[in-house]
Amino acid sequence: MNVLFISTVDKADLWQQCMVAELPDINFFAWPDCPTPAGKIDYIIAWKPPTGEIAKYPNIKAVLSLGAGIDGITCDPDLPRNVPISRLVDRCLTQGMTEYVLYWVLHHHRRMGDYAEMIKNRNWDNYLQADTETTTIGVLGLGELGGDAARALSALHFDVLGWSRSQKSIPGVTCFSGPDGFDKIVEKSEILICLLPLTEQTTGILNVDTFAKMPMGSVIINCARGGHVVDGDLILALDSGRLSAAVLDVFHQEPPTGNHPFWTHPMITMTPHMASLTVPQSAARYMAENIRRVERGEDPLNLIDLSKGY
Ligand code: NDP
Ligand code: OXD
Repeated sequence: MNVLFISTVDKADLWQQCMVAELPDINFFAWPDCPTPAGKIDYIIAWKPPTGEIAKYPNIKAVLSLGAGIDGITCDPDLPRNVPISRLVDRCLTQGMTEYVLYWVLHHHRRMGDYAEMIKNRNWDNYLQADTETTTIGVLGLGELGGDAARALSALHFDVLGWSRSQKSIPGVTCFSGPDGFDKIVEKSEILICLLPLTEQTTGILNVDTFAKMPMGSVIINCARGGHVVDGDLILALDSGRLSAAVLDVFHQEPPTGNHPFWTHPMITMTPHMASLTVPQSAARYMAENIRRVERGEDPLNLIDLSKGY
């Protein structure tokens, strides 16, 4: 069985080791080095493959995404529509994202940035401490990642609101769905976390109208995709005081161009798309399980629905 790995960011050698440990009989090729004819490739494991690349392999049985988000695969206009695409759902990925969310929520909730500044200036004071139980945190997207983060925030006794396409019921989380639900969550959230997939419906969802509904001085944490944010609107919302801070892990272009205003904005904290990283040792087990399933004639786990876009 021939597996082609297409990614310029993940460590191909480590992936080869991990995949061969799971499936000793496979031939593993790291693109662009693929001595086997394209027609003989059975599976593609991919993160942001170049446009038109997947269509060159006419007999693949599935595309296995290296990430939870598949927008970097589905944005290819030449992507064959009949090939199953599975997205990554993995314990380490979920745990990593929840850690990132908790870290930044607690940072802002406890004003750690202000305290660091105070100490840097040799000052010694304190701010009024906010009541956790009355601090409202909104989570947009209640899937594998948003759901776990929302549960963890609720375990810390925050007032947690969540939003999804279909109505959910999560203990400790007040769940909303649909456009009315969106307004309710946005209007109350002092910290708003985006963990939505990037689709036609969610592109640009963090825009001037959304920010205008949020409480004065609220905080945005975007750890989903840069396309969720209208960059100029975010800068205006920060400059006007509507938002007091933004934590951004993802960007329209990664890295953003050298003169992008986000790099130097004092109220923006950037991280380099590391909110949660795929851990090859763990994710390879999942990829192998999906290959075994397809070989048995079953659907891979977490098949994406191209009509929904995620
Ligand atoms: P899931 O598919 O499990 O969850 C997506 C959630 O968003 C679901 O609750 C879904 O609703 C909801 N949703 C989708 N469309 C809409 C809509 N139009 N209106 C309201 N809710 C909607 O995805 P994951 O949780 O696994 O991942 C989320 C995203 O996180 C990924 O797509 C990826 O972009 C990003 N990500 C970022 C990483 C990083 O390091 N920065 C790492 C990993 C992922 P429903 O439940 O009803 O389907
Ligand atoms: C993902 C990501 O989608 O890393 O998994 O962004």
